[in-house]
Amino acid sequence: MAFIKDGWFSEINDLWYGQAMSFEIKEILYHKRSQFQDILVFKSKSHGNVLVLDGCIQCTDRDEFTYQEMITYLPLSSHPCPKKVLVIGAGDGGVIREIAKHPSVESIVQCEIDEEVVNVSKKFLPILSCGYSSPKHTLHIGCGKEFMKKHQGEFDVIITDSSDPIGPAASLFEKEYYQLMKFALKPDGLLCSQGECPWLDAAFINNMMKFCNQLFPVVQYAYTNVPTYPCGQIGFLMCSSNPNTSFENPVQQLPYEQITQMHFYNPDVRRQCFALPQFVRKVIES
Ligand code: SPM
Repeated sequence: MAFIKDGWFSEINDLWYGQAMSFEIKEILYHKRSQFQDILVFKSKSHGNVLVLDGCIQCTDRDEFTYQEMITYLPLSSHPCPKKVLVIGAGDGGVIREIAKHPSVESIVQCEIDEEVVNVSKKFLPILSCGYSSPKHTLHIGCGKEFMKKHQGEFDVIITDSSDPIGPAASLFEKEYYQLMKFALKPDGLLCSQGECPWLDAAFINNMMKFCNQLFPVVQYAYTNVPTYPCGQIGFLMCSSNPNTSFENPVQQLPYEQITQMHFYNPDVRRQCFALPQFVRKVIES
């Protein structure tokens, strides 16, 4: 257990060199290596249950909603009537839980490479994995890229909820992957992907924005707060094949009752998440 010492877990990684988030552990619930990665779930003293893949924090019970709500409703509210949604990754199920609440969505197709993450989440992360019981949901275990090659022009929206660009998720940050998403989308479809952190990954984000601009007429970047991610922030890369899409201006408003049940997302937060600080703007626009 390389990241556990004296009852504390620390998220030590060269991707955020010299800094680390730590949690005091109450109980280790699961720790094994799957075919693809090291999977750790522990009960923390302060943040409920925590999922860690290859030493990187994926979610905690206490703040998971910020990420799941934003990566879901930023794209879904930008499409006039999303019916068929493809989710790549998201093994913990949190994104499925959120999409299942959307009134117009009829079908949620998920492709996750690591079945063990799904099984572990169903057992130890019920707050996240409850969406797996939605009748709208279908799960495929396998490589997202291979899946999309066989499903062209099918989806209104594609959401990529991946871990960081190391290990099994590395190829989900490459141009080839975005090309495959473009062809798996319907002609007016759009996508939203985990877009790393501007404080840590500026050059990486810049490179992604460049190749996305070669592929899609609309490319935008937004970010949200996730207190337990490095630097407390995570970005979203959004692309649309419809030149009329303007992600900061949603084409549909969620019902009032649904907004009141959210924990993070609301129309004001949505507007604000596209307001990029100057140093981020320079990265995006250069
Ligand atoms: N459903 C939640 C899964 C979370 N996926 C994103 C995890 C990213 C964690 N690391 C962020 C570090 C930014 N460089």
